[in-house]
Amino acid sequence: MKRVITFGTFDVFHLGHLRILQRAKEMGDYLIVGMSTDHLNFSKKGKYPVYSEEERMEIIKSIRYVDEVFYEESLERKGEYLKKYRADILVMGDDWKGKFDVYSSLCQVIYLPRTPSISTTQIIEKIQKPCQ
Ligand code: C2G
Repeated sequence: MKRVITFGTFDVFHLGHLRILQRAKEMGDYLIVGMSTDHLNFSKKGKYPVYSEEERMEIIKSIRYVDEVFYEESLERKGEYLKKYRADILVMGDDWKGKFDVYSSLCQVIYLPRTPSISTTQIIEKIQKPCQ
């Protein structure tokens, strides 16, 4: 049985998020998601997500491709999480290409192409300026 792990914030959940989870699950049998806490998101991006970590957790848990979700509290703890959850494969979108290669001693590291033309930032901008 192959255990796949992926990480992300998954704020304002959209098709790009759904598709990476679907493709990650297809790489193995059991999908674990490390979901960034509000605090980690603030430290990564200088802002809090639109949806709280409790809301994001509830959404991700309900996705049929996802078997388990935990809070990712720090980027530096990735190695620890990979061991704790006994990951065979780490899957990330290719916006992170190369960034997690250091973990290839612990598991296989795969970057999948992002779904084009969709992002949380774009959705937020569209809501703010619907006519443009
Ligand atoms: N994604 C995608 N296509 C999009 C948008 C996002 O495939 N159009 C993927 C990203 O590549 C990522 C996942 O969806 O693999 C989650 O994206 P984000 O929520 O933006 O994740 P991020 O905040 O970059 O957090 O430890 C790593 C980080 O926690 C990743």
